[in-house]
Formats: sequence, C-alpha cells, structure tokens
Amino acid sequence: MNKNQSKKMFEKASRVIPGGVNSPVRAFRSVGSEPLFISSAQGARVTDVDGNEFIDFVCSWGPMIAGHAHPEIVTAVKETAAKGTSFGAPTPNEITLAELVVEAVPSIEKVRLVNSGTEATMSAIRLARGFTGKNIVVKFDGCYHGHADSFLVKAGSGVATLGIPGSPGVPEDVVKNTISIGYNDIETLEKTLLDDSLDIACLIMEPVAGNMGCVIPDRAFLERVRSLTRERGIVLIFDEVITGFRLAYGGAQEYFGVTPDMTCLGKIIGGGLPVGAYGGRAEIMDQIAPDGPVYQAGTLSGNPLAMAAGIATLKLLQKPGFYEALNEKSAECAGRLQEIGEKSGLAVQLNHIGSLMTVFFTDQKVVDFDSAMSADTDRYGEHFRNMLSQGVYLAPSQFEVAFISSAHGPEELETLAKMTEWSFKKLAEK
Ligand code: KE4
Repeated sequence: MNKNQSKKMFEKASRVIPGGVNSPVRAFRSVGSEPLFISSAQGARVTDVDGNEFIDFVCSWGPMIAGHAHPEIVTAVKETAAKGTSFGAPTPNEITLAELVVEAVPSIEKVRLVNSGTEATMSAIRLARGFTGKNIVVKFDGCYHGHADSFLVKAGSGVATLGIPGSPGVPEDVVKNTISIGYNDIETLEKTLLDDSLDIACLIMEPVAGNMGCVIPDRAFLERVRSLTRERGIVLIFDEVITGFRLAYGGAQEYFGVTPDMTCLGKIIGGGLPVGAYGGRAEIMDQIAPDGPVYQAGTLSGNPLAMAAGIATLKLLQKPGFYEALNEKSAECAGRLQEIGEKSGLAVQLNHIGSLMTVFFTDQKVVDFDSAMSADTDRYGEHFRNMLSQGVYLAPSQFEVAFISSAHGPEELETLAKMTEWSFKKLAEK
C-alpha cells in the first residue's frame, strides 16, 4: 500500500504539532505504525491522501453513526454556515438541540451545551461538587472521561485508594479527591460508597465502557451503583459520550432501564462537529451560572454549525427502525466474528453490545480493567496492520471499540468477517 503522502505529511506535521497529531491515539504508536492522513470520507469509507480507500470502523470515535458526509448533515452545515458561523449570542438551534436531548434522555430535564466530552464531564463533576458541597469523585479503573485533571488518576489498586496522578502536570492536591475502583466489582463499590469517612460528591461511570475496549456492566453491578448512590445522596453521573444515542435513542440509560442523576454527552450529538453536553435534574442544573453559583462558560458553546449538524443527525436517528436495523446487523457481524475467533485456535475474546465491539487478544473473559490489560497488544497491533493492508481500518489501539454505522452494508461487514478470518489465520501460523 502506497503511504508516501501520509509519510510526508506526518514528517511535516511533526515539525509543528506535538507527535504530529492533535490527539495521541491517532499517532498509531500502540499498533506499531504511522498515521494515515485522511483526505475525504463517504458513508462507511474513508480515503487517505495517497488515494487508499478503507472501510472505516473508527467512525471518528463514534460521532459518525449515520456514516460520513451524510447529505442531510452536510446540507444543514452548509446552509447554516452561509448565515454566519458564530455570534456569541443565543440562537434558535440551541433550543432545538436542547429540546431533542431533553426529550430523548430519561435523566435530563435541563442541559448545558459545551464543546467536547471533556468539557462536559469536568463541568458535571464541578456541578455535583457544588450541588452536594462535597469533594470526592469516584470513578472506575479503565473508564476514560476526557483529560481534565480530576480524571487522570492511576488505576486503583483493587481497593479504594485516594488518587495518584496518572500524568505529569496533575497536582496530587487535585487527584487526592478522586477514588478509582474496579469496574463490575460490587464488593469494593459497597466498601467505598458505604464508608462514612468519605465525603463523596459523585460517582461518574461509562455505563458501557468503551475506553478499555468494550466492557459491559453486569446488570447487578449497574443496579447496585444506582441503588447505593441514591441511598447515600451521591450524584450518579453517566458518561454517555460514547453510548449516548448509540445503544438506543435514549442511550445506555434507556437500554438498561437505569436512570442516573446527570448525563454527559458528546460525539453523536455534534454529528462530527465539536459538541459536548451535560444535563440532569432541574434542581441540579439550576445551580449552574447564571442561574446558580457554579461557574461554567464557553465562547463557542452552542455553536450554530455544530447545532445544525447535531440536529440533522438526531433527526436521522429518529427514523423508525434505525436502531433495530443497526443493532441487528451488528449482532450478526459479531456472531460471525465470534465463530471465526473460536475456530482460529487463537486466544481471542469478543465483547459486543449494540453497534460497539472489541476483539481482545487474551484467553480471559474481559470484564474490567485488569482483564482488559491481560490482552496481547503486540498481537492486536499485528492484526490492525493485517486488516489495514486489506482495506479495513480498525481502531489503532486494543483499548478502543469498533463502531458500526447505518452506512455499513452487507458488503462492508462481509469484508470485515473475511479479512478477520484471513488475519487470524496469519496470526495463528506465526
Ligand atoms: P472528548 O473531550 O475527546 O470530546 O471526549 C472525552 C471523552 C469522554 N468520555 C468518554 C466516554 C469518551 O470516550 C471520551 C473520548 N473518547 C476518545 C476515544 N475513546 C476520544 C478519542 C481521542 O481521544 O482522540
């Protein structure tokens, strides 16, 4: 495969952008390769600057649930741009998108629009702290909530330990109020939330984890999180930046029938443009400035173009049968991959829910951060490179998910299955 132009651009980019990329995972470091520079995309396919075309299972990390360059989304953005790109003043489309979110998401009575998932989650925990007057935030190992200081803590040591900075530049003073414990670990959850010495403001979680690869909550665990946080007056925040409008129109909270106190959104609600959102019960949201004392602001919050792309996307998702069709073909595809894995002789696990899936190269069932970390990342890297050579673009990390969109048809999913079988055979021969 000719990658000359990508190579040249990567060298040029690296002279002026740290690592040559504007987000680390795009650097392809963990899959032993160099990044592709994308020139265009259409439906389920992306084309790089060397003219190579790939079936795309990254989907911009989730937003492109209706496929790339969907005509209704492109038209909405073009028409809006022609009337101006930003005013720093409220616009009608912000009401439209907010109303769509309030209507769709069970936990949200009021919502504040921001510019990224990180901004949504960092604002949500500040609000939870302001609302409760408490400081401690509980999260789960392997769950990623964006790069705000409070979230960048080392994974817990199996028991509730106050946070240890997970990155230089994050002061201990900040992360000492963050506790990270094991996902699906009810015993540690109970020990932590029932500990009267801990002044816990909120618990934030991905209701399906997508950042240690796809890890699905035990129903008992998810229900215990809800019952314990309610019992203890702890604000339960679902970080649905990935799962929001992905697992169902009402997100994971609709899919599982478990309603948090607050929800963070991103990705899909921006249709590929920068949007995040946090929302919840009105009594909590009314504490946010200018109504309340908890401060949060943003120059481009509710940006007209991003609103237009988000509204056009949600309108597509409202079409009858959208999720049934998407989840059905994803399940069929997952079933094929499961079968291929079982026959391959390789140690592979497939975790799948809705239109999200991850193939883990490990013999352990992947149910939390530790079991996810048992995966052979070198083997994943080989698999990634095998698939890329056959025109299939998977997530450039073992600890991400593959996204399927409504634009992925039988041909694309058949190619995924066939090339997976070919790659697994190659890996097994090594
Ligand atoms: P952003 O700030 O990247 O918009 O959102 C942060 C975030 C928050 N919560 C969840 C559950 C998320 O998955 C994310 C961001 N997701 C990653 C991919 N898993 C973004 C990709 C990247 O970092 O380049």
